[in-house]
Amino acid sequence: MGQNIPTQEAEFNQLLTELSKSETFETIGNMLEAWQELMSRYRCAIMEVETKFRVLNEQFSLLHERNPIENIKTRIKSPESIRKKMVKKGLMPMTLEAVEENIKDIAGIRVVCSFIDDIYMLADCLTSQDDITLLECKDYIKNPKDNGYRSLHLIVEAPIFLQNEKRNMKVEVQLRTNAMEFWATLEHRLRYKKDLPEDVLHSTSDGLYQCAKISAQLDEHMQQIRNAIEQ
Ligand code: 0O2
Repeated sequence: MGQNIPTQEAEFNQLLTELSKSETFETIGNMLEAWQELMSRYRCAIMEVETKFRVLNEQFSLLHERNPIENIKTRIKSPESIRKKMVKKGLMPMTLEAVEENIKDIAGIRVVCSFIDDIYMLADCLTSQDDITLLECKDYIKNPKDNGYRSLHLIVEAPIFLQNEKRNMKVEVQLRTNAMEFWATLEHRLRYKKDLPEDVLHSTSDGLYQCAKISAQLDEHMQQIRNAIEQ
């Protein structure tokens, strides 16, 4: 233990010396710039896809006098979260190309809908647009996760038009109802990716699962009520 400290200090000093060299400094600067450019492209892709949902919501409210979308949230995955996922997938060292190729949820959009039918209607409308390519679909509504988590996840590719080029960017779209959002937000806050002791995990799993079931029943009942009213 006592021997480790001078070694660490020496390694740290060596790293500092390396970082202070002008060519290293320049390389880091260039890498940072390329990273920022990539993240900016993801932000543009979010804007494109978010606008598509807002347009659909607007058109739907004109035609049917109601909005299928309650709210839209967007986020760019944090660098630390991207790094952790790359490590988990065994994709180190982390190059920009490997990040772009393998991490499909850097740009994330969450669309919260009023009813389950609206989720599938919006997913169909989005994926049938001729500039959108559907890469993956995980239906955790028809097949909920073991803990009860429900949502429809799509990975789509959407074009962004830059000054001199067009780039296709991957975007993860999560579509869920208010009830699914309520459950997932609380579960995320309480347990998701937390290193909780085994006994706490065990004693809370069933309660959360039961809540997920109640929320699924709530969605089903609300859908039936809407169907009855619309008929
Ligand atoms: P965060 O903190 O929300 O960003 P893959 O992308 O295929 O390699 P992944 O990422 O497990 O595998 O894909 P999946 O199953 O589609 O889940 C992606 C996202 O769904 C998660 O993002 C969460 O936002 C959400 N999610 C999935 N399972 C659960 C769950 O059990 N509870 C809650 N609350 N959310 C869930 P991140 O990046 O894991 O986390």
